[in-house]
Formats: sequence, structure tokens, C-alpha cells
Amino acid sequence: MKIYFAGSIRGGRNDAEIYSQIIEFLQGYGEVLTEHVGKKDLNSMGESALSDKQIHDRDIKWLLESDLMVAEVTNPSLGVGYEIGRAIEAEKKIICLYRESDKKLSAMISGSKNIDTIKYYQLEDIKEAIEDILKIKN
Ligand code: 6IA
Repeated sequence: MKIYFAGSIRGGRNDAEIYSQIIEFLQGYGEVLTEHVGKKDLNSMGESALSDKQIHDRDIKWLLESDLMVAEVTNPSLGVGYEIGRAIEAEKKIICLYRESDKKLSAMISGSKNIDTIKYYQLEDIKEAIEDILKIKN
């Protein structure tokens, strides 16, 4: 199974460590195409070796190839929101992970019937929920 993990880059890297832990967990289920999103040395300026067009086109190609999108949406990111919209259009299975905080999740995510949203406090909380969703899918 190919998994597209989405997490904030230019929207802010405060949750990079959490992304890295989620990616490690997801790698037990399949190939995570976007492993770089969890790299702690990836700064908020993004990948300088590639142009923005190259990043966009490569990521959309990976997204369309994937079987499942998992997006961590606690830290709002324009890019992640865009990717979720593209994944819905492509009829992908989509799981959004959101840590309970003062900031409420966008209604465009929590109100979408095409997205399974998992609210969590710590990593352990999401493992069982993801496993349940994947079992239902398979
Ligand atoms: O608006 P944002 O930058 O927060 O959007 C983040 C999302 O867009 C992530 O889920 C990525 O899939 C995608 N994205 C945005 N910028 C990059 C990028 N820059 N590289 C890969 N995906 C990106 C350079 C980072 C590099 C390590 C490849």
C-alpha cells in the first residue's frame, strides 16, 4: 500500500517531530511516499534544490499514485488543505489526524463526509483508530 502523508511545511514546522513519529508508525503498513515531511532538518523554507513547480508536480503525482492519504492537520497549512481537496477529487481514502487544542479544526475538514477525522492527544491514541479504519477498508 502506498501512503501519502501530508503535514505542514511552510505553514510552520512546530509539529515536525510528531509527523516523524506518525510516518514511522505508518511505515508498518506500507510505503510512505512523502517521508521528507517528517524530517526535522527540513526548515520552513522547504526544499531548495527543487523549484516550487517541481515540488508541486512531483507531490501531486505521488498523491494520485497513493492508496491512502494521512494528513496531520493540527497546524493549519494551505498546502495540506489543497492536497486534501485534490485527494477528495481523486476519490482517495483520507484520514485526518487532529490534536485537541484551543484552535478548532476547519469545518471544511471536520464537516466532510469524505474524510475520516481522528481526534487525539498522543500518538498512542491514533494507532488503534487507524488500524480500525484500514481493516474496514481492506
Ligand atoms: O503549505 P505547506 O508548505 O505547509 O504545505 C505542505 C504540504 O505540501 C506537505 O504535505 C507536502 O506534501 C507539500 N509540500 C509543500 N512544500 C513541499 C516541499 N518543499 N517538498 C515537498 N512537499 C512539499 C520542500 C521540502 C522538501 C523536503 C522536499
